Amino acid sequence: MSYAIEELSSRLHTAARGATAIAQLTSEHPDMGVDDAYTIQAAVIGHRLHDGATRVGWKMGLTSRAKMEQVGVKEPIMGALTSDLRVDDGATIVRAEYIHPRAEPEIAFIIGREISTPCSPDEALAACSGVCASLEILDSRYRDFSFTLPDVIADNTSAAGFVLGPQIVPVAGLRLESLGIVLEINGAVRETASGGAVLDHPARSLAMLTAMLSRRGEKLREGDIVLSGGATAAIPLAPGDHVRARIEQLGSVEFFVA
Ligand code: OOG
Ligand code: MG
Repeated sequence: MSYAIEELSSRLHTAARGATAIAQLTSEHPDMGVDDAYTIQAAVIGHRLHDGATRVGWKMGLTSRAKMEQVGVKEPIMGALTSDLRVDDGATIVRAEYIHPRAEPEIAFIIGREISTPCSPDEALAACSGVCASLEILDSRYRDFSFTLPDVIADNTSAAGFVLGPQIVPVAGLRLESLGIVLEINGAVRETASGGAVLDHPARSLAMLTAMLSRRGEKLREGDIVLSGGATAAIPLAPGDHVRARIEQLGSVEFFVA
């Protein structure tokens, strides 16, 4: 496998930069495993860092039933967030710069102090400086938004953008599992969920991430942003869309599509 890492990661990076879909890597490499896929993912992230981005956090994916069912992959995955993926709250993205973008509402954590070993949901929460509403923009680099588990891992879990709401709320006193979550497109409610849609409690997603990171020799650092995973299915985006997520007690976050 090692010979193909550079070539396969470049293929994914070029597809993202040029907004051109490619075939699944597993169609050519049916023996590709999850560990190989994370190695390719690390190289894909390396291309972004080489282009001048910095790593600003991590994301979990496929942590809700709605998401697993939407893409037909039933195992949680993790990816990296880089500075070039950040979209300001209220900003406008350009549809033509993506292949087939989708948006989903997520609860995001802000890490307040380093977590270097796997920890429990309560311990992980205690290390957060706050939590906020977010929207993730996904854009699988694969044709028809169709992939296997290793393919989506290699593709940095379809990460294509993320927006954080303006309010960072302290974790103490919040019952994240019972917060209502609404995804609106052009003012109409398209999806609803509660925080508990994510592994029964979004802090379980954060705890799972601490284990996945430590397995790869990585850790959460102070200031890292962590997306806990889409609580609802993701909605395809079209020019003219106004996308807004509203999360009880966390406020709202939005962007526009040109
Ligand atoms: C895979 C990425 C999943 C989430 O929050 O579940 C993800 C995809 O749906 O393309 O980001
Ligand atoms: Mg997501």
